[in-house]
Amino acid sequence: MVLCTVILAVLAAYAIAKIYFKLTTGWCKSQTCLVGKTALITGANTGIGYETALDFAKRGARVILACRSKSKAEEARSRIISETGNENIVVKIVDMASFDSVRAFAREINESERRLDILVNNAGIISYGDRTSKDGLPLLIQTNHFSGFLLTHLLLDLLKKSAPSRIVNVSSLAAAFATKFDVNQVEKHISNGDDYNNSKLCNVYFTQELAKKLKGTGVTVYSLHPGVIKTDIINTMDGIRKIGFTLMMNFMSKNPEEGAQTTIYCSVAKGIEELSGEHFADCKRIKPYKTALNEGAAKKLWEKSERIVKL
Ligand SMILES: NC(=O)c1ccc[n+]([C@@H]2O[C@H](COP(=O)([O-])OP(=O)(O)OC[C@H]3O[C@@H](n4cnc5c(N)ncnc54)[C@H](OP(=O)(O)O)[C@@H]3O)[C@@H](O)[C@H]2O)c1
Ligand SMILES: *[C@@H]1O[C@H](CO)[C@@H](O)[C@H](O)[C@H]1NC(C)=O
Ligand SMILES: *[C@@H]1O[C@H](CO)[C@@H](O)[C@H](O)[C@H]1NC(C)=O
Ligand SMILES: *[C@H]1O[C@H](CO)[C@@H](O)[C@H](O)[C@H]1NC(C)=O
Repeated sequence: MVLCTVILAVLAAYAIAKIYFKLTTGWCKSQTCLVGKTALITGANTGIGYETALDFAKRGARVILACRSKSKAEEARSRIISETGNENIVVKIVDMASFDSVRAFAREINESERRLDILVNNAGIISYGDRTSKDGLPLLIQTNHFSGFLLTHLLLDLLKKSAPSRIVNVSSLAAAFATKFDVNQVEKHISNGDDYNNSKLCNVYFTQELAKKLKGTGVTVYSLHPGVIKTDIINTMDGIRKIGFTLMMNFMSKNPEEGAQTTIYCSVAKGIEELSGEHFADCKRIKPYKTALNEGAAKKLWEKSERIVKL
């Protein structure tokens, strides 16, 4: 009897959570056509990045899948082509855990592409902050922040040349929990939870600062929280956090197509240019997180990032 009640309560909570998330999910209704435009998405072989690439392909764009695994990326490419009929889908290899790789990749794109209209910085991991990259930084902050910072810089000429163009940064609500963020310690590992939250706050700060610097160039930049989405990202977690997150994701999550909507919105919606530098969720601009209100930190992070990636 008690057991029955508990089971029913859990099922009811599950149903209510599902209905709530279905009702609050924002959908990008923009019909913007991307024929003649080029979009580049990092981490496009799976999850939110894949759904974003699929959507751009449906809109007729030339889509560059910037991934670290050739086989996974080729498979994603085949799926996109067979689903959309758009054959203008290109695989390029980049490892966001290596500055050399990012530089080589950017050089190739800058030399071979005539234009770049949309850059989506999407690739990210949620754990592994205790591992060190070959550049000597925690793998997590390098993958989630410094490499995107470097890549964005190296592609700015091409983006400016193609203006009006956009840079979209997939951040997270996790940035709101980065209450211990210290820009002086940003390249140090604290804990996986803190590192992830800090890295996502870096995405927001970078977006704010970049928007200021790009004023008047026709290149606009947005950061966003995609929602909670059940994707492969959970596989980069370990132990008890993974179990907790798996439960949370089953309860609260959007599917990857729903999770990609805000990224797509920021990339294609007309008339949001004056909101450059702002943060979005569910296809709407939202108030900045309390943690993201420190302009001094944004500026300092920028200068520090320039030194670390050796611009
Ligand atoms: N899922 C969520 O609930 C959630 C919530 C808030 C924010 N986000 C953000 O959304 C973004 C996408 O996440 P997702 O949930 O779609 O995760 P996902 O399914 O795990 O996709 C992440 C993508 O990033 C790629 N990647 C990871 N490390 C890389 C590296 N060193 N070099 C190149 N590519 C690399 C992965 O490639 P492989 O397939 O080769 O590993 C994969 O394509 C992330 O920035 C994440 O922080 C997600
Ligand atoms: C990109 O290529 C242009 C010439 O096509 C060159 O002027 C510019 O310096 C290059 N930018 C980078 C960052 O390599
Ligand atoms: C990081 O953010 C998540 C929300 O995404 C929160 O649950 C968690 O407590 C935060 N972790 C730390 C260590 O602050
Ligand atoms: C944007 O986000 C990506 C991935 O989430 C990150 O690697 C990059 O540093 C960020 N870049 C900017 C422009 O904030």
